[in-house]
Amino acid sequence: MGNKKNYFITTPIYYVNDSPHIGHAYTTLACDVLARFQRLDGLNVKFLTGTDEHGQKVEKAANNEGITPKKFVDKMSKNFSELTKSLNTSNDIFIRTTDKMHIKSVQSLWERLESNKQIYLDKYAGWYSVTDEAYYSQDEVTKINNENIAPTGAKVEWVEEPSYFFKLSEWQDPLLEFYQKNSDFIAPESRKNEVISFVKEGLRDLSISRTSFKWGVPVPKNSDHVVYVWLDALANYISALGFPNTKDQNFADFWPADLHMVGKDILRFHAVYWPAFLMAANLPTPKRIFAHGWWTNEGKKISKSLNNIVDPLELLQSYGLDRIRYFLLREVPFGSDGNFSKEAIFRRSNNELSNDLGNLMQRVFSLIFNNFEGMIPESGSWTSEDKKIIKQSNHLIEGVRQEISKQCFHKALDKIWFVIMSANKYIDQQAPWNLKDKDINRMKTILYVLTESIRHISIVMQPFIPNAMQKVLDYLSIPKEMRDFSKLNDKFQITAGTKIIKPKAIFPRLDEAKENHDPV
Ligand code: ME8
Repeated sequence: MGNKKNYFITTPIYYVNDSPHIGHAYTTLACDVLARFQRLDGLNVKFLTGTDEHGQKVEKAANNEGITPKKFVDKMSKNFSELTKSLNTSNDIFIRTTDKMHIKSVQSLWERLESNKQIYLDKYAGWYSVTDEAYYSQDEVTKINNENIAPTGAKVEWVEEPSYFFKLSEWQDPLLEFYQKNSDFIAPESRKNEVISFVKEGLRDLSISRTSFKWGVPVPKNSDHVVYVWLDALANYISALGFPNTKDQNFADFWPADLHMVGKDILRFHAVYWPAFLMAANLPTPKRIFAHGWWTNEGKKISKSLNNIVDPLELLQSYGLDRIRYFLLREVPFGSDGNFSKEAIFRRSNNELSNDLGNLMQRVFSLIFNNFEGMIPESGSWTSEDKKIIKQSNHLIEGVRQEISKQCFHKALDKIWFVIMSANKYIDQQAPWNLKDKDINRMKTILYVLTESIRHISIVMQPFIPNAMQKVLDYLSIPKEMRDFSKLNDKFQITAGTKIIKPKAIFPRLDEAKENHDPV
C-alpha cells in the first residue's frame, strides 16, 4: 500500500425490516464526509456499510409478509444499497450478513472464543426485546399499561431456553482499564461517562445464542442454536476485511478500524460487547467509536407507528443532495440530538449556501467574466488586507482537519464559514466593481485574491457538498488532479490567465411555493 496511511471507517449495518429513513442517511452521510475528507488528505481509505439481515425481528417481518426470510432480505437490502447510490456515498464495500463469507467469518469468531474458553452452555431465563434484539435485566423492565417495557420504550417478552453464554463478566476490569488507557475510544465525552458507569455497575455473562427461531448463523457443531444477532452483526466489521484470514491484505492494512460511527442507541453494543469479544478472541480492538445524536421530526420521535418517517429520497427530490448534506451536518452539533424541520432547511440553504457562499462565488466569477473576458486576472503586489485573506485561506485546511479528526463537523463548517464571511467583508469593502476606470490593476488584484480564496474554500468543502464544489472547481478550470488537500498552499496558487467557464448560480434560493428545486 506504499507509504500512505490507511483509514477504515464503518457505518452500522442497518436492519432490513425497516425502510431507510433520514436517521440512516445521516449516519451514512457523516461517514461519507469523513471518508472523502481522508481520501483528499492523502489517506488510503476503506469505507464500509451494509445490512444486518438475521434475527427474530427480520424473521417475524418476513412471516408477516408471507415470504421466506431469504426472499424478504434480498428485497429489503436493495432499499439500503440503492439509498447509498442516491446519496452518492463513496463506500468501498456494501456487506450483507447473509453473504456466505460473512457467515463463515462469524463461525470462526465463535470457534476462537470457544477455544479460548470464553463460551459455555447453560439456560437463559429473562427478558428479551425483539425490537431492540437485546436482553434486559429485571430492574430495567417496567410495567406500563400491563406491558413489560425496556428503558428504550420497546416491549420485552419473557424467554426461557437453552443458550450459550459469553463470559462477559470476566471482562469488566480489562474493559475499564482499556477505557482508561484509550481516552479517545468513546466519543463524545458525555457518552463515554455513561458507558463507564454502566460497566462499573457490573457485567453479567451474555447470552449469545437462541433456539426459538431459525433465521441466523448456525452455531458451529450445534445447529439447534443460531448465533445471537449482535455477535453476528458486529463481526461484519472484520468479515468485510477477510477475517478469519488475518493474513488477508485488507485485514492486515485496515484492522483495527479507525472509526465505528454509530447512533447513541447502539453504543453499548459497540463500546462494551464488541471490544470484549475482540479481546477474548485475541484480536485488536477498534480505535474509536463515535455515538451521534438522535433526529426527531418537527419535535416528534421518528417512527413507523407515528407515520412520520422522513424519506431521504423525497428530500433529495425536493431539495437536492448537497443542500441535505449541508443541512444535516450543519444544523446540529455532531453528537447532540437534532430536530428536522423544513423551515430549518430553507433557512440554512438560503442564508448560508445561497447568500454567503453562492453569492460570493457568483459575484467574483461574473466580475471576471464581464470585465476580463473570463480570464483570471494577473495580481499586483498585496496590501495587508489582501495578505490577510490569503493567510486565512492558507490556514483553513489546518483548522478544519483538526475538527474533522474529532468528528466535529459543525465546528469544521464554522471555520470554513469564517473564511467565507471574511471574503464577503473584503469584497464589500474593496468594492472591485467601482475600480474598472479608476484603478484596473487594483481591481485585478482583488479578484485574483478572491479567486484564490474561493479555490481553497471549494477544495476544502468538497467532502461536504461534493456536487456543488465539483461545479465550482470546473468553472475555475482546476484539473481533477489539483483538487486534493496537498494543493492547498502557495505553490499551487491559481494561475492568472486561466479561462474560467461561464458560471451558473451555484445554490439558487429555495422558494417556499415550489415543491422541487434545482437538484444541486
Ligand atoms: O441498530 N436519528 O440497525 P438499525 C439518528 N442492525 N440516527 C438514526 C435514527 C434517528 N432517528 N434512526 C436510526 C441496528 N439511526 C443494528 C446495527 S451494527 C453492527 C448493527 C441510525 O437499522 C443510527 O446510526 O436499527 C442508529 O445507530 C442506526 O441507524 C440503527 O440502525
